[in-house]
Amino acid sequence: MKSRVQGIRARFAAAAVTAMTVVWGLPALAAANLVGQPTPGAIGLQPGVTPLKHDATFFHDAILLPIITAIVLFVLGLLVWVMIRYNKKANPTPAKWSHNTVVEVIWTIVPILILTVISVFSFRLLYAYHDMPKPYMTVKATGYQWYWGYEYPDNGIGEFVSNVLPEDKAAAQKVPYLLAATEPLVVPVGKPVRVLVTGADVIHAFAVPAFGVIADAVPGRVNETWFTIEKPGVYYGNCRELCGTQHAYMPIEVRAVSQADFDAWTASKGGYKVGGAPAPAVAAAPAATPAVIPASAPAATPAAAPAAAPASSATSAPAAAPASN
Ligand SMILES: [Cu+2]
Repeated sequence: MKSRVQGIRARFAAAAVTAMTVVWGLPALAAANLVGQPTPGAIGLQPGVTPLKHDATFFHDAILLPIITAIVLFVLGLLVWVMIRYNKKANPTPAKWSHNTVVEVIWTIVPILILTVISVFSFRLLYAYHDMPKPYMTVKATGYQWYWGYEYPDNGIGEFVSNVLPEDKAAAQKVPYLLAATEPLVVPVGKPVRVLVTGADVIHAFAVPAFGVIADAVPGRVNETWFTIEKPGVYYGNCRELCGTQHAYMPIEVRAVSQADFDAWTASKGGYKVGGAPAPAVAAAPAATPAVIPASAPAATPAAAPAAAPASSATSAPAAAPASN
């Protein structure tokens, strides 16, 4: 039943999108839409690569756009009808009545019904955005004037800076200037990624159109969004909150790569695999630091005072646990 509903929904969405493309998007037919970045001359939303973006595109293309188009055509038709039928020449003696109960009831109830239909789909979409699956990993994006800082707490990678790629380098690498960054945000494909977003100075916003996500980066607050990318690729976004003179120069470049490539990238950044354990290849270096700190720190303080107290067995346990981890 569910698959049948989805099938109908998919066909309906495809038909609506085709109709809307014919109406609005003729220029876009000239060239295939680029993925992960804007297409010159295109009209409509960027192709999506996450479930959320597909839902948002369905809501826009199959629900909102047809309703808006129908209302515009209906109002245009009324205006044309009034101008032709009731102008001074065609209708020299106008009627004097000013109330019509039937018409007033209709123009109250029909908009309520339209808004109810929209709200059902709207709340479903809103719920989908809040209904984050258990994330595979978390990245933290901090907005600065005027660049992004990315941090991978699950991989032990401290914050690094991502600036706009200078114009000459972008031209040399054949990547879009003002979208390409010096350091991309690298994430594995097919895994739910939670993004914690905050600002360090003024309000910025983290937005990637192909993922259908936007989150305000507010100083002193941590906002949350998420995405599961369906196919590997490079996806661009920008800061979406006017944050100062260089606002247009703080792009977001996300690289969705395979799990193996992601693990290789985290290793190249001095980090480890998701799960907290340092990668076996580099186990010696990161293991030494955690082993020393938890073992000596908690052990030293309680050992002096409550050595004789019954707590001694309890204090020895946490000291051993992080060391063996
Ligand atoms: Cu900004």
